[in-house]
Amino acid sequence: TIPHQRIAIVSVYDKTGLLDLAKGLVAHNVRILASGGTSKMIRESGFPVEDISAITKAPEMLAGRVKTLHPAVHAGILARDLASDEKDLAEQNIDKVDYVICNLYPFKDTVAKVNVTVPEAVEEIDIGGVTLIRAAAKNHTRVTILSDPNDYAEFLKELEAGEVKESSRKLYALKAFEHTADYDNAISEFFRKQYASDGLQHITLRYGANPHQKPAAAYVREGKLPFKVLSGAPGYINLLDALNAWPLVKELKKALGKPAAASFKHVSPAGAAIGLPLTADERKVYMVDDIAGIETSGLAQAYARARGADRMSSFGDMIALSDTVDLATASIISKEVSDGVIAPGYDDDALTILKKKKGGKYLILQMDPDYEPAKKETRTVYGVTLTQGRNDVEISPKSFTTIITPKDAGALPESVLRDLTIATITLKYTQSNSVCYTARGQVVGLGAGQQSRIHCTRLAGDKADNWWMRFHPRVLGIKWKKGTKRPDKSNAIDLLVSGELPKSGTEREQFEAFFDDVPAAFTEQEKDEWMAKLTDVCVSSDAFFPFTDNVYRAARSGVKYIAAPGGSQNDGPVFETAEKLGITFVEQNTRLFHH
Ligand code: 93A
Repeated sequence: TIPHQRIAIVSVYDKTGLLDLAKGLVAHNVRILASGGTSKMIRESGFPVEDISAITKAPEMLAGRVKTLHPAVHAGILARDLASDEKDLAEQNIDKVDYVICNLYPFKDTVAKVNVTVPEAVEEIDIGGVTLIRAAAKNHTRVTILSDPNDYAEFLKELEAGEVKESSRKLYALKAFEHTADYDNAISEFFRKQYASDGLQHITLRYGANPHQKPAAAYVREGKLPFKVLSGAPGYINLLDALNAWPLVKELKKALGKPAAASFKHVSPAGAAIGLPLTADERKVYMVDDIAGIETSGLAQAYARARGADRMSSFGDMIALSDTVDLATASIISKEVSDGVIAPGYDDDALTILKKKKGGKYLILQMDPDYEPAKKETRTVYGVTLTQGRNDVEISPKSFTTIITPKDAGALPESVLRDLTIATITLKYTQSNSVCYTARGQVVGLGAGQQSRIHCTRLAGDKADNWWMRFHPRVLGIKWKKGTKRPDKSNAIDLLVSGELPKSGTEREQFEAFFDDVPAAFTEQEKDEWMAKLTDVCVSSDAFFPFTDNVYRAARSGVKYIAAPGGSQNDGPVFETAEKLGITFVEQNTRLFHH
């Protein structure tokens, strides 16, 4: 049989290196078939070349919309070395194609231009080229696909040496698939902005993490965004908060069967809680004693607790609520400085109140409660894509059955299982390292984002102490000057209970100006006596305790139960310290780092 003359189909928009390529192909007796512009350039340089129509017997049509789309081309590319394929080709008089050299219309450059119209963009959607590239890449066991002019030189070297190596064909095929995938992404991104930027699938954000980080957007690649913007314009950090806070409350509700709330700032909770009736003191400390209907609204109780845990940190929060927002909950929110709320629904009267907040700019998101995110998460950092399985481990009261110490412990009381569950689910959505203290169905202290675990334990412990000091009769009895604002009250109370009271100067004067009757600083003894009344606090940690210092610190804030993963070289001493201090230590076997 006559040896088959190798055939290359060449169709390139970017004609860089084209003539060197043609020269090399000709030198190796490869027959070149090229589309209009490509063929013209090769011919004008004096190299032998035929138009694609030599094999399709059809002219280029529709002003170039159909150049290479033809069975003579694609059967030639896609045919395998199989008798049945050879037979099909022979019947139609089609020759096998060995090399495809193609790069695509510059869709990205075109849509990057300001004010590009849809018809302009549409003309740059390459159909035939993508088909050439995909067909050749699909059949890379036999065909070589070059989609990048930078690969021509190496390809010609291999031809010179004999044939293109299998390993090279594989890498060229991979590159080709990436090229068409990237191309298709650019197209769908363009049309998403054109046709779905009504917030259904794509929303433009004001800016990214900072005002100079533009443009910014949120979108899903398929289907609809799982939330609707009912009012306001979300920012990038609002959405980071909302999309971490929502699953937290959803999981709390699922695990404990009660309405749940979270108050987020900078992508960590400031507080999280479930709805449990509030005592008179709690209503006072959480500044909700004037809220009508709070006795019967579990959701309002949950948010009062979440917001009340650490009022200073919650200033300007993003709120997540597990249930339809009622009037009582909206009434609390209306009094607080807050950036936005995400919830599965809103009662009409609640929505009316919230829509008036911040002069109508308050962010109100309605979440689809049935939404299930994909199992795989992807993000890019400094241009590198990172992927992982979503952290879909379920935490529930059943997660706390492996009691390490005391050895004779029976089952834990329900309130403890509840509080360990709240602490641990909260950590799942807190920037690591993290340690969480809970009591009475709510977070009372959270240490987030510290590189050292003991710093988390101390930070969270100090917050828990401050929370408890806010229940001291001296704080409850404060006589505020009329007109003192809620945030000023929270800040002044924090100075008082944290022992950071200014002693003199204008700072002191400013502090005193809030009161009719200036409260005295707490003495060490007063503080110790009050702290001694705090008991049955629970602690959870997102990873093991490497040293015993964490257990000692927790004990100073009334901690009686600790849940943490094991696995530290120091597990033995950590468990022994807990035992010595009368703390029940539960091994919770899942590490819960979150970033
Ligand atoms: O409009 S197309 O999608 N229709 C086609 O059949 C076709 N075949 C190749 N565009 C098509 N091409 C593209 O034409 C190639 O991807 C390449 O970018 C360009 C080369 O055209 P020319 O050789 O006429 O300069």
